[in-house]
Parts: sequence; structure tokens; C-alpha cells
Amino acid sequence: MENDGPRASAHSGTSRPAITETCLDLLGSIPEPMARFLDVLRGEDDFLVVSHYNPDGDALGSMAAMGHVLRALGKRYALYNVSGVHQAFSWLDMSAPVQTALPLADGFVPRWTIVLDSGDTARVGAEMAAALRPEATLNIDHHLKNPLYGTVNWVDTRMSSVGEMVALVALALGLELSGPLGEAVYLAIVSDTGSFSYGSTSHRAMALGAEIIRLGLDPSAFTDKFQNNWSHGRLKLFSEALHKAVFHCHGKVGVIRVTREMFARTGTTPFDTDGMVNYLRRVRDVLVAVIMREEGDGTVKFSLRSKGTTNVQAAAGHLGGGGHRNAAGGIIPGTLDQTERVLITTVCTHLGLEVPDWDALPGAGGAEGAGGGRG
Ligand SMILES: [Mn+2]
Repeated sequence: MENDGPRASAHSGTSRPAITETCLDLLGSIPEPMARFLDVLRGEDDFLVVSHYNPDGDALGSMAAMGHVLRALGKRYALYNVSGVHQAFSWLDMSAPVQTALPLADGFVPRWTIVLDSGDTARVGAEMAAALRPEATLNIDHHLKNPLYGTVNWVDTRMSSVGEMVALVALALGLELSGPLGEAVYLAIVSDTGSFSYGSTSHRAMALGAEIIRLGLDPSAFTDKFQNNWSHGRLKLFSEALHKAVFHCHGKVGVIRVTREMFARTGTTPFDTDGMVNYLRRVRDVLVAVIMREEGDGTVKFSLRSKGTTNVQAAAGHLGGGGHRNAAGGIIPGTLDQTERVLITTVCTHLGLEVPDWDALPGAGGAEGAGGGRG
């Protein structure tokens, strides 16, 4: 590794074969909704790019990438996310300010709205959802059960991330995945594949990552920005929540709970629970890892993560949520104590596991949200 110059030059006398063809080959032929999306991008103007509230790396990365593509095409455009950009992503070059309210700044009136990574219109927030006109909405997504709310609906659940879809658009338009565009795509793919570790990690997702690195992205510097930036409060939140994890069904179902009080005491926000549940999944024998988060409005947000062929999608769906085989979630009204019973009972029932005897557990019938006797 010290000196690979001669070997490298042996392959790079002229330009190497462009991975553009490889990635588009991996797509097969360009699907009809992608072709229609490309037609609108080429022929029209005045775009608004929107992604789901509480945006993760795919929502922000795909939005940034879309912005860079529109900029490269010389289009007028604006970006909107009702939650704005969390400080942890302040390093990301979005290509334009991310607006959080309507009407848009400078009197900009979009003709087309590109909605990214949003499995239904509620995901963009009430104000934007009410403003969406189906005939002018371009729906680009990879979630199951997307209700196809646009005039173009390019929805493909085999895509690792919406960032991957925007990357294919960029390649089809002759753009290179370098600089801020490449970094935005890389963020989206890394986020939604768990750094190339989940089942969504496809040959094409890795090929795109390889292309972005070939064009100059430094993975180590990227990881320092993206992941190695925790606050002390976040570390305390993780340690407390994981310390108090409980296990049901002979260790097959693990549960962590995060309360409003824990956020307040550690100076953290719901954003800081991102990725927490994956640590529980790492425990041997755990088939399903559950995180429950007190939302402060009388509801509990839950996320389920499973290993291998254990499918948590149906259990989440039964509770009004959704997702994929190994990652699903939703929102249930009630306190943490009330919803834990409903949630774990539903999960165990769907997986054919023994339902816990709630009345025999320590802390049964405890005060709402107190969590007493659980640790
Ligand atoms: Mn996504």
C-alpha cells in the first residue's frame, strides 16, 4: 500500500472506463417514470425540492443532490424542509438555503414540486402537504406502500436510498458525481444502508460509492463530519438508555425507552436517538430491537429493527405504521407503559413468540411514564 503508483498507472494510461455506464447498466433500461422525470427536469423550470420532516441523511442528502443537479442544469429552484437542517448536518453543502415556511422567500412560486424520500404526503408536514398539487408533484421515493400522490411517481423499493435515485438521474443527465453532489449522494447512501451494512446495500449502491470515492471523496474525513461529532449529552443519553434496556421472550426482544425527561436532563433532542436501536440489535439472541420514544404530545414513536429473515413490517403495519422487513416503525397514542404492552404483545404475536405475562413483571401497573422498577 506504500507505493501503488506503478500499478495504478498501469491501469490509468488514459481515462478509465466510466462507471456511469456500469451504474446505468445495473439499472437495466431507464424505467418509464424515471424517463418522465428526466423529461420534466430537462424541459421545465421553477422547481421546489421537498423532503420529509425530521430529515435523516437520505432526506437531506437526496435534497442537496437534487439541488446540485438543478443548479448544474441552470434551473430556478428552492429547497424546503419544515424541520430545517439539524446542526449535525451543518457541514453539508445544500446548494441553496433550506426554507422552513410558506410562502417561499423572494416571492418564488414553483411550477413543480419534487418530493423526495416521503412515503406519503403527511411526511412533508401539514403546511406543505396542503400546498401540494398532484398534477405538479414529482414523487421520487423508495418506501413500500407509497400511495403514488404525484403526476410522476418514480417509486422503487429496491433502491438503497433516494440519494441513489438522484445519482442515477445525475448520471443520465451527464453529470459527474464529484464535489458537493458526490458527497450528498454518499451521505444518502451511507445513511440508508447503515454504512453499507444493511440488506439495502446493493451492488449499485456500492458502485456509486466507489465512483464517488474515485472522484475524490475522502471516506475518513466524511465519517469524521457525519458520525464522529457526538455531544457529551448524546453519549450520556445513549449510555442511560442502553443501561436501562429490558428484554422479553428469553432475550429475543429487546426494548429501550427514551423519555422527555432524559432529553431535558442530557440536553439532547429526539434527533440524538438516531441509531440507538442498532446497538440493541447487536446483542446476541436479540431478534427484534425496539426503541420507544416519548413524543411529548401524548404519543410514543416506536422503531423496530430485526435480524435476518425476522420480519417486523407486519407488526408495525398492524399498529398503523410501516417500513421494511428489517426496519419499521410508527406512532401509538398513550404513555410509554401503556404502549409498551401493546407494542411488545403485537411484536411477539406476529413472530409467534410467547407474549410476556405483564402482570407478573416488576413495575407492572406503575405510574405513567415513570419507568420505575424497570432497571
Ligand atoms: Mn430513504
